[in-house]
Amino acid sequence: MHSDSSAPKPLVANEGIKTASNHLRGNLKAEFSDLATPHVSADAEQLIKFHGTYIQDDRDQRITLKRAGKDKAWSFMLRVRLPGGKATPKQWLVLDGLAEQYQFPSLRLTTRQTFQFHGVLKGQMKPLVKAMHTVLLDSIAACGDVNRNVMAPVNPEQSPVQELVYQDAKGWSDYALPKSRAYHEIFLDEELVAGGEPEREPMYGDTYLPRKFKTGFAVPPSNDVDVYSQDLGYIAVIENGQLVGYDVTVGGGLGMSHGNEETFPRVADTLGFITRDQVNAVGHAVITTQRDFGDRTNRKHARLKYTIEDRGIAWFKAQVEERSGVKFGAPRAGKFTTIQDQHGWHQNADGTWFYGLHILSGRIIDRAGWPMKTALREVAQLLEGTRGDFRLTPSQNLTISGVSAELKPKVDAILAKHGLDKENERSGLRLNALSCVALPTCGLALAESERALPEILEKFETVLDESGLRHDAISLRVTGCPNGCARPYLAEIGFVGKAPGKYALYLGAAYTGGRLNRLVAPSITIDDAVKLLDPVIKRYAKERAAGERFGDFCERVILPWHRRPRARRRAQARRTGGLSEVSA
Ligand code: SRM
Ligand code: SF4
Repeated sequence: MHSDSSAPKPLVANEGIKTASNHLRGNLKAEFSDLATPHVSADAEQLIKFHGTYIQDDRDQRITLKRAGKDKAWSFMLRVRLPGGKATPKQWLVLDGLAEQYQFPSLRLTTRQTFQFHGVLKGQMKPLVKAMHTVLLDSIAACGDVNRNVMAPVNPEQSPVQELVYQDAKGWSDYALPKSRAYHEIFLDEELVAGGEPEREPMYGDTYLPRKFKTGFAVPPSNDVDVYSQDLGYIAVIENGQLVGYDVTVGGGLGMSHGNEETFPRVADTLGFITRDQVNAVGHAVITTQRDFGDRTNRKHARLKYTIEDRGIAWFKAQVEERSGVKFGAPRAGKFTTIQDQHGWHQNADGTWFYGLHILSGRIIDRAGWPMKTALREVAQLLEGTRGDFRLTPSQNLTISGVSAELKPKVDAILAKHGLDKENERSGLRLNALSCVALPTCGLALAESERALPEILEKFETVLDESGLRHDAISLRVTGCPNGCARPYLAEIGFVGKAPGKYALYLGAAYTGGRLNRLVAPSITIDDAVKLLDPVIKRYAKERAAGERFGDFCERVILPWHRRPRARRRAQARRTGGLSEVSA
C-alpha cells in the first residue's frame, strides 16, 4: 500500500490545464484559426488529445531539417472514434479520399479497431473534421483522459448474441462520451450558447479522469479484444444460446517504462457476473471510483491498474457495488480458445457473407504490386448502397461484411485482380502478428516497429517452415517502446523497442491473453533473437504436449528459471480464479 504522507503531493500540470480549460475548450478555437504557426501551444497539446488528435513531427526529417537550421516538420495525427470498428462504404470512401491529401497518404487501422490519419497540416484539421462530420464520424474522446474507443465483436451478424453484445458496447460508448460541446465549437463552428443551463459532466466531473481509460467487450471463445488488457472488460456469458449477462473485469493495462519497476503491465481482475441492464451502471461506478481515487499527482501511476494494485481488489469491488447498487455474482463466462481473426470467406447467421482480410500492421496504402488502398476503394464502391460494410478488427485487420451471395464473386474478383486473395497462404505467425506505428510519426518510439515487422516475420517464418510449424498460430507482437500499443506483453513472442535496432525480448504469454509474458533478453537485435529462439521453436515442434501452445510450452519448459520483476510478480499474484481458466 502507498502510505498517506501528511503533505499532499502537488497535482500534475495536466490537472491544472484541464481545470482551466472550461470543459476542454482552452484557447483551441483561436489556436486552430492561427495558421501562422504549424503547431499549437504546450497546454493546447494536452487538450487536443481529448478531441482525438496529437501533434507530431516527421522524425525521418529531423536531422536534415536541424542541419539546415529549419523547424521540425510538424503535423497532426487524428484518430477516429469508431465503437466496435464498424464503418459504412460511404464512410470508407470519404476517409479514403481524405487520406490522399496528407503528408502520409494512408489509412492506418489501429489495435483498438479504428482509423488514424497521419501528417495532417494544421490548416487541414478543420476541413478534415468537417468532412468526417458529413458521414457522421468524429474523433471525440479518441484520445485523452476519458473512456476511449470501445472495442467489441467484429461481426455482430454472426449470431444474435454478437449483435446484442455490439449494441451493449455501443450503448456504453455513447453513455461514456464527454458531454462538452467543445469539439463542435472548435472544429465545426458551433456557437457557444450564452446564458442557459451551465454545461455539466455528470460522470467525469470538471477535470475528467486522471489518465486514459479503455473498455472492451469479448465474446468467448474469442478473446480478440484482449479483454484482460482493458481498464474495464465485459465478457459475454452465453447460456443455452442466450446472452444472459457479462463477467466484469477491471484493472488491465500494459504501459510501463524500461527500468522503472513501479510501472508494469497488469492483467485484469474479474469482479463477477452482472446482467445486461447493469452494464452502464457498473461502468459508471468503475469510472467514478477511478475519478475520485486515481492518482492525479503522477501520470506514470495514474491508470486504474495502479489504483486497484494499491488499494486492493476487494476495496475496489465494494466501491463499485456501493456506487452502482449492483451485487456481483460468481463469474460464469466460458473459456477463451483463440484471439485470431477469421480470415477468408465465412457466412453470417443472416445469410450474408464476410471476408476477413489480413492487413500487415493495419497500414492501408498502395505499394508497388500491392495496391491495397485502391482495391478497398473499389470494394467500397461496389458495396455502397447495399447491406455490406467494413469492420476493423483488434488485430489491425479488416473484415468486409454483410456481402450478399450475388456480390460475393464481385468482391472476389476485385481482391484477385489486385492480388489480395491470399489469405490461405499466410503463415500462422503472420496472421497473429501486430506492430505499433512507431517511427517516423510516434514521438515516443525508441526503435522501429511497423517498418521492422516485415523483416522480423520473414526471419521467423524461415525457422517455422524448417520446423513444420508454418500454419501454427503463434502470437508475435512488436512495439517501438515499452508503452505497449500493440499489446506486446500478451504475446507469446514480444519485442519491445529499447534503442535503434535493439529490443527487449519477452516470451511465454498465454496465447488466449490471460497470462503476461516474461523478459528473457533486455536488449537484443532481431538477428540474435532469431538465433536464440531457433532451438526453442525446434524443441517446441518436437516436444510439445498435444494441443500445447507455444507460449505455454515456453512457460512450462523454457522459462521456469526466469524471474518476473517484483512488481509484475505482485500483479500476477492478484489474478482471480476466473483468469486461470483462460490461461491454461
Ligand atoms: Fe498507444 C501513446 C499509438 C493502442 C498504450 N499510442 C501513444 C501515441 C499517441 C504516442 C504519444 O503519446 O505521443 C501513439 C501514436 C503513434 C502514431 O504515430 O500513430 C500511440 N496506441 C497507438 C496505436 C495507433 C498503435 C497501433 O499501431 O495501432 C493504437 C491506437 C488505439 C486506438 O485506436 O485508440 C494504440 N496504446 C494502445 C494500446 C493497446 C490497446 O489499448 O489495446 C496500449 C496498451 C494498453 C494500455 O493502454 O495499457 C497503448 N499508448 C499507450 C501508452 C502507455 C499508457 C500507459 O498506461 O502507460 C502511451 C503513452 C502515454 O499514454 O503516456 C501511448
Ligand atoms: Fe509509439 Fe511506443 Fe506506442 Fe509504439 S508502443 S506507437 S513506439 S508509444
